[in-house]
Parts: sequence; C-alpha cells; structure tokens
Amino acid sequence: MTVDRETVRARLRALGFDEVRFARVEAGFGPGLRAWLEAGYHADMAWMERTVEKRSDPALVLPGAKSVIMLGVNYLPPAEEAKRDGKPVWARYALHADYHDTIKEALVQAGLVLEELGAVTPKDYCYYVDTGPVIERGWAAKSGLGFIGKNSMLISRTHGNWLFLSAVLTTLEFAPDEPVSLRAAGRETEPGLLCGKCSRCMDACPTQALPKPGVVDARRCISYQTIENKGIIPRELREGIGNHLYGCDVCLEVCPWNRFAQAGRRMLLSARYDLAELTLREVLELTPERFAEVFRKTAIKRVKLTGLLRNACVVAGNTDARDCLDVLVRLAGHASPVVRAHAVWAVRKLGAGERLVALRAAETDAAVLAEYEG
Ligand code: B12
Ligand code: SF4
Ligand code: SF4
Repeated sequence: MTVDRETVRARLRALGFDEVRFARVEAGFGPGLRAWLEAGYHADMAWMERTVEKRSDPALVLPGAKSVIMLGVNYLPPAEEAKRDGKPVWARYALHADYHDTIKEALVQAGLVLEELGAVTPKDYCYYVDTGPVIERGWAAKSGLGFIGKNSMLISRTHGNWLFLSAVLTTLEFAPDEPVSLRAAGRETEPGLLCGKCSRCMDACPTQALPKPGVVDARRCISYQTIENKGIIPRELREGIGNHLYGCDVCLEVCPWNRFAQAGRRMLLSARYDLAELTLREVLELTPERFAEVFRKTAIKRVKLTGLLRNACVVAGNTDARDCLDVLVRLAGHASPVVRAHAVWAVRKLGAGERLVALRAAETDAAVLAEYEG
C-alpha cells in the first residue's frame, strides 16, 4: 500500500521529531561496515560483528521492509547553556535524560501513526534509536537528511552535527526523499561530500582517531574510551583525553556546518545541564548512593560509578588538579582495580607518587602494579 508521505511527515513532526525523511530499502551496503570491522576499528564492540548481516540489510531485520523513515532530533543547547569554564567536559548529548528512553516514547507513537494511516499492524514496522542493527547514518544520508562528514557524523544543513538519529523500518512503500544536494545524487553516502577542502575535524581530533575521511578508529576515540571501554584506558591515549570526562564533541564542534544550526524544539528532550556544573572534585567524591541519585535516568549511569571515577582520574592527571590529591590517593585504594590503576596514574602524573608507598606495598593486581612501574 502506498501512503501519502507528506501526511506521515507532518504527523511525525508533530510528535517532536525535527526531521522526518524517507529512503527506499536497498540491500548490499555491508562492504564499508565489514572493512571497518576487519580493520579492528570497532575495538571490543563485538556486538557489531555479531549483527553485521542484519546491519547490512534491513530486510533481515524486518522481513518485507520497503522503506526506512529516518528521524532526527536536534539537541543543540540554547547559547547560554553552552559554556562551563574550568569544569570537566561532558559530551553535549549526555546532558539530557537518556535519549534512548525519551525518543523511544515518541517512536511508539510513530508506530501507531503508521497503523492508523497505513492500515498496518505492529509486524509491519519496527523502530530503533541507536541500539538497533541499523546503520543509522548511512540511511540518514540516503534519505537526504544530511551528508556524512569527514568526521563520520551525519551533518544536516539545518541542524549541523547536533542530531540524534532514529529509524523506523516498515513494509509500507513511500516515495523516497531527494538527496541533500544535486551534487549528492547517486553519491549520497560518500564521506566528506559537502566538506570541500576542509579537514578541521581530522586535524582537531585530540587522539588522531580519524585515519581517513569518514572513518573513526574507535580504539583511539575518546568517546569509545570514556563510554564503551569498561577496562583500562591505554596509557598512550590518556593525555589526549584532556578534560573530557564523558564522550567527546571535538570533531563535531569544529565543523563549520554548525554555523547554520539553531537550538531545536526540544520536544523529546529533557535537559540535565546541571550535570555540567559538577566540579572535578565532586565527581571524584561520588559515592554509589550519590551516583545513583545524580545520574538517575541519564545515559551516563551505564558507565557505572567505576567508569566515571576512572575517567575523572584521567582528567585530574591531565589538568594539574593538585587540590584533588587527597581524594586521588584515597581512590588509589578503591575496591575496583580499574579505578585504582587510573588513580595511581593521576597521582604519579601530579608528581606525588611518594604518597602511594603504603598502598603500593599492599597492591596485588597486575594492571595496577603496572601503573606504579610507569
Ligand atoms: C558504534 C557507534 C559509535 C562508536 C564508533 C563510531 C563510528 N564512527 O562508527 C563510538 C563509540 C566511537 C561512537 C562515538 C560517537 N557517537 Co556513536 N554510534 C555508534 C553506532 C551504535 C553504530 C555506528 C556504526 O555502525 N559504525 C560503523 C561505521 C563503519 O558505520 P557508519 O559510520 O555509520 O558509516 C557507514 C555508512 O556510511 C555506510 N554506508 C556507505 N554507503 C552506504 C549506503 C547505505 C544505504 C547505507 C545504509 C550505509 C552506507 O558506510 C559505513 C559502513 O557501512 C551508531 C548508532 C547506529 N545504530 O547507527 C551511533 C551514532 C553513530 N553515534 C552517535 C553519536 C552522537 C556519537 C558521538 C558524537 C558521541 C559523543 N559525543 O561522544 C561520538 C562521535 C564519534 C564520531 N566522530 O563518529 C550518533 C550520530 C548522530 C549523527 N548526527 O551522526 C549515532 C547515530 C547514535 C544516534 N542514534 O544518534 N559511536
Ligand atoms: S569524538 Fe573526539 S576522539 Fe572521537 S574522533 Fe571525534 S574528535 Fe576524535
Ligand atoms: S569539520 Fe570540515 S571536514 Fe570535518 S565534517 Fe565539518 S566540513 Fe567536513
């Protein structure tokens, strides 16, 4: 059945999606993903390998899928919320109630819209935000929602780099939307299509995690290391992490396409800008109870207290946080060897290794002992 695309677009926009774009399902887009996996760029995200077939073909996710509806939610904060001088830096997306939850609620409603307008049942559609086996940026580029920058982000002419993406796969047929520009016709997913000679993102990446235009080596990416990696952060990357406590927006922020972006309607977001007010000391002093209370309903709770303390130790070591030495020494005796290892690193980096003598004598964990060796 063919459904009027514009009626669906208007209804989904009314639910709070800032962008609603349509693409026709095509198979055979796996080679890029496979090459990325074969190069080991996914680090230990083994779930990406396990789902490679599905990620490459929406019809394996939803039998009979004919269309992908790509949805974008602008999360650029109002200008006055943008700066937090001297405080640890959080990725902008994280300063909200968990977008997986808030957007999911609207996706449920989007499904009901398809049922109503397309006379379909729940077996004729499925939706995902972030965690599904769908190459969201590829489909977004295909639908003309934007283009893939050299930073590998989906960049919109209207919203810059600041869009959350989600996808609805459906057996309904929609006329596909036009590509982002005439130049893009037939080349929709080519990385850097509208970048020209610019390479600011690649030059600015603090850990050189962009080996080629449009390709991120997650092993080197601060976002991966501070969010996805649950263990030890490789020592050679720690300095590059600077004061990034959780995630990284450097290659997004430097992009000139952001100059056109304005804060969105924010209908599907619930801001938690208060998190960016936390001082480094307040983070280092978090207890399990306080962590649960402060990060309730945010995406940050997934790194758990140990992950956040680990990251905070790295920031402390990088920012000459000598006023936090007492708490860092305490963390060098923490129950988690991951926290201990990074606390030892930070204390030594701050030139106060002598304060760890007693702890070192009692240490048995090989990874932590390696930090004492330097
Ligand atoms: C794994 C992952 C990561 C990893 C790896 C990043 C990467 N570049 O792949 C890590 C942890 C490092 C990461 C970091 C971040 N991420 Co992330 N991440 C994902 C996730 C779950 C999968 C991405 C993926 O498949 N990567 C593998 C590479 C090879 O795929 P790709 O970059 O999408 O490119 C493919 C297409 O272009 C494809 N292609 C070529 N031709 C065609 C044709 C068609 C038709 C298709 C379909 C595809 C296609 O070629 C490539 C390989 O196939 C997606 C959600 C999702 N389900 O898609 C979010 C997602 C990409 N992340 C997102 C965000 C916001 C971030 C961060 C900004 C978070 C932060 N502030 O810390 C950083 C940015 C880092 C960066 N520069 O990319 C957003 C991006 C939104 C946007 N506007 O682009 C997404 C879409 C989540 C969401 N739902 O909003 N992320
Ligand atoms: S998110 Fe940060 S570390 Fe990752 S590629 Fe971009 S600039 Fe580099
Ligand atoms: S910073 Fe420049 S090269 Fe990087 S994505 Fe933006 S326009 Fe493209």
